[in-house]
Amino acid sequence: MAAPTIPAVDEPAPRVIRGACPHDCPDTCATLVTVEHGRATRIQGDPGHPFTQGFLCAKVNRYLERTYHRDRLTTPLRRVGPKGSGQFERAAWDEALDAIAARLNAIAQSSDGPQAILPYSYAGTMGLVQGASMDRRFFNLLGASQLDRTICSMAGTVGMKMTIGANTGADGEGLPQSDLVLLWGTNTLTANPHLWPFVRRAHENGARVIAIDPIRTRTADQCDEWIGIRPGTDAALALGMMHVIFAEGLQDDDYLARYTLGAAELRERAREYTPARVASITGIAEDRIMDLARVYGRAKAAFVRINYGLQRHAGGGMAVRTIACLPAVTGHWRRAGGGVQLSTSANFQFNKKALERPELSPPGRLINMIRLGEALTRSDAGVGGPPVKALVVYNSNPAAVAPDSNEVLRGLAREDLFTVVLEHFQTDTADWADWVLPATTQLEHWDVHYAYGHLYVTLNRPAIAPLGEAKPNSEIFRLLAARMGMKHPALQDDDVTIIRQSLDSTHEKMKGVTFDALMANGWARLNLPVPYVPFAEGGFPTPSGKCEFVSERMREMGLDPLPAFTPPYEFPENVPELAARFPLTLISSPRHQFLNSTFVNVESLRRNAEPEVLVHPRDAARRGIAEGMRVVVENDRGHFTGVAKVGDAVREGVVWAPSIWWMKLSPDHANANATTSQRETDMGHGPVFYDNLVEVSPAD
Ligand SMILES: Nc1nc2c(c(=O)[nH]1)N[C@H]1C(S)=C(S)[C@@H](COP(=O)(O)OP(=O)(O)OC[C@H]3O[C@@H](n4cnc5c(=O)[nH]c(N)nc54)[C@H](O)[C@@H]3O)O[C@H]1N2
Ligand SMILES: Nc1nc2c(c(=O)[nH]1)N[C@H]1C(S)=C(S)[C@@H](COP(=O)(O)OP(=O)(O)OC[C@H]3O[C@@H](n4cnc5c(=O)[nH]c(N)nc54)[C@H](O)[C@@H]3O)O[C@H]1N2
Ligand SMILES: [Mo]
Repeated sequence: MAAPTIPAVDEPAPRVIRGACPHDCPDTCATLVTVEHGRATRIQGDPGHPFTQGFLCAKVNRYLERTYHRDRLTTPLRRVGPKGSGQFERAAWDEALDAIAARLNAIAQSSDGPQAILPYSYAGTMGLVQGASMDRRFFNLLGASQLDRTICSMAGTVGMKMTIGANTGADGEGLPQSDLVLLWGTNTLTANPHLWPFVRRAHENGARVIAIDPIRTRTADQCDEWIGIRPGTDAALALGMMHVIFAEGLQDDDYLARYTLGAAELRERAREYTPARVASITGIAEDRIMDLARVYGRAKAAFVRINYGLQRHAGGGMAVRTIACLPAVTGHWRRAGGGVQLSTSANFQFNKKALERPELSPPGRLINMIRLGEALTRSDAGVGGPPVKALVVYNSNPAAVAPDSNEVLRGLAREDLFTVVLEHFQTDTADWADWVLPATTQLEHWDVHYAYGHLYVTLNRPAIAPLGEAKPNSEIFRLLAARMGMKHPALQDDDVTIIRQSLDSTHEKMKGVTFDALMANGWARLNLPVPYVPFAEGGFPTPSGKCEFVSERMREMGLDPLPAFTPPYEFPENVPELAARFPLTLISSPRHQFLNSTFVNVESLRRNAEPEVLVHPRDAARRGIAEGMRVVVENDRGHFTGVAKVGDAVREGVVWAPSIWWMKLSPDHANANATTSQRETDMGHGPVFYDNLVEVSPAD
């Protein structure tokens, strides 16, 4: 099991090392990294990989620029100035580890106990080794509070589980066989670009491609049609489509009878959603709703790509659930290219228990990561128990990405909070740390990856030596555990051992996905046909084995057991007083060149740009806003500024602030999350980033 060495500095010939893109994106590309004299000189997409197809995105094409950036953290840093001042001095690893171990032990042994320690991580890397193994073991054994990792996908994940049984769906490689493609609440060209060649092939084969999005994104611009729906109203649209489909007999009665639960009740429910009513909720003209329903109903294999942007509203779970009913109504699941896809992730059956060792953790409390502001500012962390006294952040930049950032910052500013941040760069969060520890990038460590947009496992081999004194997260937690006197053998496994443990699975779908296969080829498809057509003959992993239009589990959760339209918290007609002051809905979805808040500090991607706010011409005129003017976006939670762009690529009543900016690289040191709330979605306790009323006005 000797791990092959990385190319040495004195190795004369260039060598190509296979890797995986680590970023939070459905595409999880297989990469080829060229190394010359110990330095990475080129990164490219693996041309042999069926989904990567040899190209990388705008961001990861710059991965070497990011890796060798002059601002990379290369030594531990100790805070020397006041909290948040960004004043640090270099320290040796021994000093840093000793100080952190002593403080964490002191908190764990105090009357507050280990529950006063909170890990905070998300998907800075999606790798299982650097994101969900040694770290989890460490905090489990320590008995720290558990973090509920809800910030992205939980509403939709639960919505899918309640309906089709798991967060799985149609295979993108079936797309060329589709006769209709709905890109519904997803900016494919930005957020999932490797799906695009498949969409294009469907189009070449005659499929109509329709984008449903309040913003005419670069993706919508490339589609045959753009339907500019009001934010948070998608469930109503889907029910309106079902209304027409049932009324006109376009449903697949055989599929409904064999493979679904509650078809009669769904039909009754859909009857309530007349095109006229749906038009008034969604802001889409009646005839377009009818047309969409008919096109969908008459198609044989429509591919509905939804993504997580859609579910960042109060009713996000219900929206996903309702859309997920469509292919069972029309029987599109029968055919390759038909169905719905939010994620493919539930197909991956890594040995999660072996990776994370949940049994090592005593029962404790769960803290929702989207309520970090509350957790850091309440004496019982908002959930009962001790206050949070130590925060250990890795793979995340909560100061910039968590909602209601003003409350998050009040928490991070607490003098009695001990904050440790493992990072590549001095982020907005790292500025508040007591200790900053330099972490390796994907070029410098081992990892193994699942994906949420395709069906391949990818191995990442280190291509270069760690920069400076950077260390992998896994190694940092191993070292910290040793300093703290934690002797459990699970805290000593090396990274390659962890990869092997992750693959130790008896699941059919993982058959053939072995360490040796990954070492030989870099990636391996799950043991599934191409394309995978999961529900052609039912077999839904729900309690009933059917697609559940009626869900008893949802009834037990106190939710409507049938699909329904759940309005946003900040739906203007339901909150007239708030809407009078803050009439515009702010969507702060990703900017094309950024990956959440990653890459914002890469100059070639930021290109001296400033945060922008896109405003519809009529909304701009009413406020005296002209193109290029500096504007303030605000509500009762906070404000940020940007440069106005005026154009009809947003629907009236909606503004778009492409995100997620580093606060310190923004003109007034604030980004869109100054205005977002810590409220939770109907299912899964997820965030409601785009359920957010604001006003926009000229800056002075
Ligand atoms: N370049 C780039 N790629 C990324 C990311 C990134 O930051 N940058 N982030 C990654 C991550 S973490 C994720 S979760 C995925 C997200 O992937 P997507 O969901 O595709 O991305 P978003 O841009 O968040 O949202 C997509 C679209 O949803 C629209 N939208 C917002 N509200 C509604 C609504 O109520 N209804 C409808 N129909 N549409 C709505 C927005 O206008 C936006 O254009 O992308 C991943 N890929
Ligand atoms: N307003 C608004 N807010 C949002 C969203 C939005 O659309 N609008 N999107 C939300 C979504 S979908 C998501 S997923 C979250 C994302 O939130 P995060 O998961 O916090 O994502 P990033 O902002 O990319 O921050 C990841 C950090 O991890 C670091 N990192 C990467 N690899 C490693 C590593 O190997 N080791 C260590 N120690 N650090 C590493 C990177 O340098 C980076 O600073 O943001 C959410 N916040
Ligand atoms: Mo996300």
